[in-house]
Amino acid sequence: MDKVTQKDFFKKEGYLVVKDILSTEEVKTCQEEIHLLHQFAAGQETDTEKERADIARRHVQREPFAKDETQGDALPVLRKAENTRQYSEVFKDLAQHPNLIAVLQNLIGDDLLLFRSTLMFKPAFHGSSHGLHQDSAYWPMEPPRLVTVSIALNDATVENGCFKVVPRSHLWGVQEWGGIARQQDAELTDKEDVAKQQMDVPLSAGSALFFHSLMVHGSGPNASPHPRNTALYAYFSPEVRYVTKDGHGERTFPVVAGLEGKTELTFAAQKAS
Ligand SMILES: O=C(O)CCC(=O)C(=O)O
Repeated sequence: MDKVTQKDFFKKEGYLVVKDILSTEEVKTCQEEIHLLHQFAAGQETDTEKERADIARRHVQREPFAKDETQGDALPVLRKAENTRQYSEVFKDLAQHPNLIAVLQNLIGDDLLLFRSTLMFKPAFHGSSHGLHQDSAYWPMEPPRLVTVSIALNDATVENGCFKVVPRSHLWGVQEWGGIARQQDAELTDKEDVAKQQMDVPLSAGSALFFHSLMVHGSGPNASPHPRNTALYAYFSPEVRYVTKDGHGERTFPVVAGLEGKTELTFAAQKAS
């Protein structure tokens, strides 16, 4: 797909799949880093890594629905790791990978800030589902026009819990049910008309799904013997504002491209509409 077609497709459908964003070698580096972060979570770091491991431990979340506390290799069953760029050079660099930036600049413009840098884990036999939701229903950013990318770091299939999207739902605006977190094993949504429109998005390792922050999406459980790990980043352009209920506060976001080479930008909060 050329750049114009990619942009048109994203605008119309609310998502875009780009194959082979990362090389096999780059995927392997990410997988090794994920293994290391699991070792940190288990307290298995060397003395020189202690500081970084302490920060990582504050950002990992255990899988609340896991049958067992550890995986077969005695590493903990984790659901996700937030703010990865604070303790992982690998995932800090990945947020600025030239192949990602090229697609994002085509979709949202030259100036790019980073809202979120996360790893989503679904270990073999353990990963739980994510009910259908809209990220912008609970993100403090207006207008709701961020772009998330989920980069597959293993082959993501229906069996190991790949993404599900509802094409064109980014045109619906924020739904009152959009931010609801559902019980594990509950139907992905009780809105039959929405559930009917969901579409699986399998990805080969190294490929990426870009999607609009209003797009309804979720993912299934992993009952398979294959892990499904992804790196997930959300980006925005500077016309998107940081908002709070009372309009007080501020927040600093890393710049990943443009903005005259600045490394970060602080946004004074505006009152949410
Ligand atoms: O990666 C997944 O399985 C789902 C993640 C997701 O829906 C989210 O973080 O908003």
